[in-house]
Amino acid sequence: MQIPQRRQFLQAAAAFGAAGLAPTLWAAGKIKPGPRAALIVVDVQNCFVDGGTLPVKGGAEVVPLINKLAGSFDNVVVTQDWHTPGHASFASAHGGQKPFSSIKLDYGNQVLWPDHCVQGTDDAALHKDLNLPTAQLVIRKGFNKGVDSYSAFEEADRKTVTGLAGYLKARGIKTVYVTGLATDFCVAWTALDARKAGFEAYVIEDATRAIDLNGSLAKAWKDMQAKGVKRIQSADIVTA
Ligand code: VGL
Ligand code: ZN
Repeated sequence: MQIPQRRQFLQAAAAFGAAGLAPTLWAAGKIKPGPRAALIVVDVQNCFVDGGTLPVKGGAEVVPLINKLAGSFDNVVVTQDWHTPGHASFASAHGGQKPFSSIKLDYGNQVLWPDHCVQGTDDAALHKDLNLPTAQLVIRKGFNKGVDSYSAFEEADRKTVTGLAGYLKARGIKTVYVTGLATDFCVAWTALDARKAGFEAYVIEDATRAIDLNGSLAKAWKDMQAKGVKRIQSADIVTA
């Protein structure tokens, strides 16, 4: 462990450097998110757990971890996938197309999903055991019928913004820690767009679960690494 530890230290030193606003890195190797950090809890909804319309394997397992993590954050933001009936991301909206296939829409490639997370349904509700009394904002996305939005920042047309970047910036947030479902879609797109918008971004891996469609999980981690998204575990965060 000598060399990995040293390497970790050097990476940490490079990552945090002289940036006074970065989270404090304790000697024990733990991160204390400060007042300028936000936990983003992505799409922990009935649709994405067993019994839902687009279940992610092990999806409900993130709930206790996220509940605990939230205690370490001054700022907690929750997202909900929130589609219209007949949404463009639904295979059922495209005639004979099958769920989990892809088509080209005018804004680019779109994976087609089973009908899921329809506005106002119990399927679209937050998981009943998610306990986030301090959450400050619930941001809904994917509500424009013709455009999907994996990212909590920007829709799939890459033009329409959700307002989240403005909200976080207006409140002095510099760093986001992304958790939830699914690692390779809404979590990854949110973390990547956080970087694009100028935030430091971490994904807390064990507080996410993936869909992993045709290698999408490995690709997501590769893309995130390339853009400076940091991959950590919930044990790396100091408990409140
Ligand atoms: C998601 C597929 C379709 C997600 C949302 O939350 O990752 N994935 N809609
Ligand atoms: Zn969706």
